Amino acid sequence: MGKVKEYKNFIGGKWVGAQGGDTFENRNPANTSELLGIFQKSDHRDVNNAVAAASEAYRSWRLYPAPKRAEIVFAAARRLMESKESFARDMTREMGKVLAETRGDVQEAIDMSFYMAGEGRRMFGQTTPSELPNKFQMSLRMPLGVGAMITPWNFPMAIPSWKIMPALVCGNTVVIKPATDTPLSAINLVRTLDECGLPKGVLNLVTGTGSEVGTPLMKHPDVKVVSFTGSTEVGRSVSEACAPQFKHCHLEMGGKNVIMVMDDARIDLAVDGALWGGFGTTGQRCTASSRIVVHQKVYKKFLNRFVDRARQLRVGNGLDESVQMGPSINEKQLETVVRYVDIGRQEGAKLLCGGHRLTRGSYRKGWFHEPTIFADVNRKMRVACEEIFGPVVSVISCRSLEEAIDIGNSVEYGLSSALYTQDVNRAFTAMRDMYTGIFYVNASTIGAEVHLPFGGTKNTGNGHREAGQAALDVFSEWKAVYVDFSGRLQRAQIDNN
Ligand code: UN1
Repeated sequence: MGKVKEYKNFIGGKWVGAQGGDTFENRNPANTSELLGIFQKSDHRDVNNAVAAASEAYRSWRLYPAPKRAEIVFAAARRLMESKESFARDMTREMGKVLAETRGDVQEAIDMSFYMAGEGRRMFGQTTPSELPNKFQMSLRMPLGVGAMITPWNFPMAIPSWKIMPALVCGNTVVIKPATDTPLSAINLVRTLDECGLPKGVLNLVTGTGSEVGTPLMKHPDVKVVSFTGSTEVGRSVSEACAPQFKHCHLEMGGKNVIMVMDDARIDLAVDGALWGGFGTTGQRCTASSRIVVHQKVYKKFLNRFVDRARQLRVGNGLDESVQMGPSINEKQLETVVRYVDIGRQEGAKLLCGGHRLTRGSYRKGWFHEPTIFADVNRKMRVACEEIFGPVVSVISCRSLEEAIDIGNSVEYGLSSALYTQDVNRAFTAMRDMYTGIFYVNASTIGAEVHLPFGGTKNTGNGHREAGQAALDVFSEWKAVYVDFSGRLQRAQIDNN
């Protein structure tokens, strides 16, 4: 093996080492003997330098015309298209998900970049008539300043792009701290933007841990907006850190998403959706279908087919095109999976498939677990309520659509939900009554597209959305502008009566 590459932080347009001189390793979760690279273990000093560079760059970037800012983002989208295959391969090696999915992840970054590039010539505000004569009024978006982005490992390029692209087009500058498990994909994205001519300091990247980099970054007084995707537990501390300064704070957190299968559903279609939503990305999506609520009339039929198909899933190294499910991201995540399988057993859920770590042969060096299905799950069991973030699906039986909706809404999260039915009335009823940020009919709970708002209710989010137009609301602030050209004092609410 050749010399392992060392990757640097990106601050003020330069690739630089961490001030403290410490580094950390990035290993392949499918084969931990494979070292992808050495990355900077940064601390508050590197954060301060990055925020200082971003603050300085903001002075001119905010005045750079939005269509010009967007042209850089557009160029990056095209360049990402050219690099798609190599970036997908890097991502599979550092994150573990299969190639088809990492290609999808890069594609999601491409889609977001093209979409936000278009916003450079839109970013519409409102013009409205005034209640007074000879007075003009409108609203326009203004940037906020330096944005801090803290991103997870499950969508190592897509999620950074969801945050970086709208932030840049709106005129903000950025400091991103990517997940320690997947820094390479974020570096690939940042490098691409740099190569497309982003002025220095506009986008900065600092790698390292949450406590040493994430915390000082979100608490930094010159950071004006924080966008975080990760666990609900950490999200709460982000929210608290932002509160004293009333920083804009966007949180995208956990999920316990449900697929509801009615007695009139096309069962094979529902099984396809449950397999894809439950075991795609090894269950490590915040949109994963970790609960399947099935009408009792088709419960057995669904379960038999679902278990049968899950048993056939090929688990392995995602670089092998025939593999359908990769490993968990790391040892700790795998331990969580194992713990929940134990919890499910103890709670009396019926283990129908999987339930074990895979440790033999080629699995020996990775964090692999069998696709696992629990049946006859009671809605109150922990496996039916808590986010596991692994290949574990709980199947619950129900007697009606109303009961399915009730079960679906009974958890503390509210990201995504899905209904399989042929009945338009049932579809619209569930569409109205599911209290989730995303809802699907006859499709799984995963697979959101970039031009609609993405996010959830309850403990999934804090009222904001990313992607689509909604992302602009996170990264800009409204200014209402009134121009009085009457040449005299006109008092609103008083002189117009
Ligand atoms: C996530 O799991 O954090 O809808 C994001 C989906 C993907 C994004 C998932 N487009 O499943």
